[in-house]
Amino acid sequence: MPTRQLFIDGEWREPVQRKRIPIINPANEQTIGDIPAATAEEMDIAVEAARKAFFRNSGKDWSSTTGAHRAKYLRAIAAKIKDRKVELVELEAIDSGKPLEEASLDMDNVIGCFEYFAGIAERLDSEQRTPVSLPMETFKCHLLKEPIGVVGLISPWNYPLLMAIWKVAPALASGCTAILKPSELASVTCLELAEVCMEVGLPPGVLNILTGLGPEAGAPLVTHPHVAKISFTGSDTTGVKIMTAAAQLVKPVTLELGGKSPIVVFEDVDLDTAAEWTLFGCFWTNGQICSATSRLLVHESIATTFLEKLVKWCEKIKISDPLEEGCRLGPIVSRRQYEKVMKYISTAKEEGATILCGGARPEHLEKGYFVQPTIITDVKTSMQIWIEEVFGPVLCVKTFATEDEAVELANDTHYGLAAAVISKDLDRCERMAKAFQVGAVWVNCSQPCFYQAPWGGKKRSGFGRELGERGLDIYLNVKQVTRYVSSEPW
Ligand code: TXE
Repeated sequence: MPTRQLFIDGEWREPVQRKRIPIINPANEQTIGDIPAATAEEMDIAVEAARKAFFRNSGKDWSSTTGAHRAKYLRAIAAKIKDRKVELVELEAIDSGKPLEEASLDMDNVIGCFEYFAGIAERLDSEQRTPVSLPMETFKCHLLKEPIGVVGLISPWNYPLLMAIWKVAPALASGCTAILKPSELASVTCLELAEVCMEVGLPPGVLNILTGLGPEAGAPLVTHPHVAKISFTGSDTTGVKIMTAAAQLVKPVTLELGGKSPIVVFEDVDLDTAAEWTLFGCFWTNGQICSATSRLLVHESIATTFLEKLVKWCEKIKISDPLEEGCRLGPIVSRRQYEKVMKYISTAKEEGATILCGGARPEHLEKGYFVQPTIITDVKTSMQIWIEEVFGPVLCVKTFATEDEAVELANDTHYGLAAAVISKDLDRCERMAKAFQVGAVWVNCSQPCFYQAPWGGKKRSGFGRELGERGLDIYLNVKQVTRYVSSEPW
């Protein structure tokens, strides 16, 4: 693992207190390096650097450059990441525990996301002055879209670089300058992004990357008076803390929090295809996805056959070090997260559910935070396993008899991020898509996510939309300019 420092104002800076956080390889529990731990002191310096880079002085500030100018940097970053893809994929797999193949797809998305927002930045130039028609000819009005200011971007560990880029790319495209605070559990590739920014000559202060713990580094970013907005992806518990702190300063926030998403499988499906999407939808990224479809609702007439198939396929899933070829399920990111997943499984048992398969560490692996793919049946809606986000390869199952019952069960959650439906009847799928109380619906699939389409949730899964054209709006202030144009006195 490369040894890096904090990336502030275009250069590496050692944290004042020289504190560092160990990097632990979740596949073998060995310490393989460390990352710097920022505190409020370094946040202050970074915010000042971002402010300098944002505000108008020499006319070269980031906020008043053209979108086309900013796009050049975004494309250059994408190109550099493409050059270093093999190395970055490996670092991501070791640091986070995700299989190489998945880390490789993430990196493609990182590259694509930078390129996509470069295109949007270019278009922004022509949308700079939008006229508004008014009912009085004595006035003329137009809108200006302006970057909101210095933004704080706090990202999680399940897609360490990708989730950061979902925020960094639109923020920089809009003309904002930013402080990125990645998760202390997987920050390595975000620090490599700093190296890439240096290589492409991104102006100092435009993007600052400060690793560290949530309360020590993330919290001071949220409460900093010169940070205009916070975009956060993580747990609902931390999301509530961030929203509460930001409210004291009337600071806007975008929150993408967890989920407990359903996948509804009707009786008319092709069982193999439905089984594939069900397992993929829950076990991808080792089950650590906010939108994991971790509640299976299956029509009672096919439940027995369908579950038999799922169990048989689970036994064939290759669980190994993520660097091994053919690995489909790697370790959970950290010991704390591993213990949390195991506790959910044991509580489900204690509450009377049945562990149909999995539920333990794989016997062939002595070290590492591995959990077998687990399917839990005899689940009641009052059980913890039905209500709370596990964030591991754990699928809980209920059956239903009617479409209405399926809708009721699907929406029986305080989360509202995503939902999937599998059926050959497309009218029914359409009805379900409308009935789900979520921000994203998958029909005859689960999990595919494209940066061209807006992403975000409702209910306790948060609010605001990242990605797509709308992904830029959260970093823009729309200002109306109204002019009196008559030569007559008012
Ligand atoms: O999340 P946290 P954790 C869920 C998932 C998981 C649980 C806990 O259920 O089991 O969260 O994971 C920063 N002020 N998700 O503990 O704490 C922190 O440093 C400012 C769902 O890792 O939310 C990290 O950068 N920042 C999720 C980020 O918040 C603070 C993905 C996320 O950490 C902070 C990850 C504070 N007071 C976990 N405290 C998803 N929606 O995809 C922490 N942080």
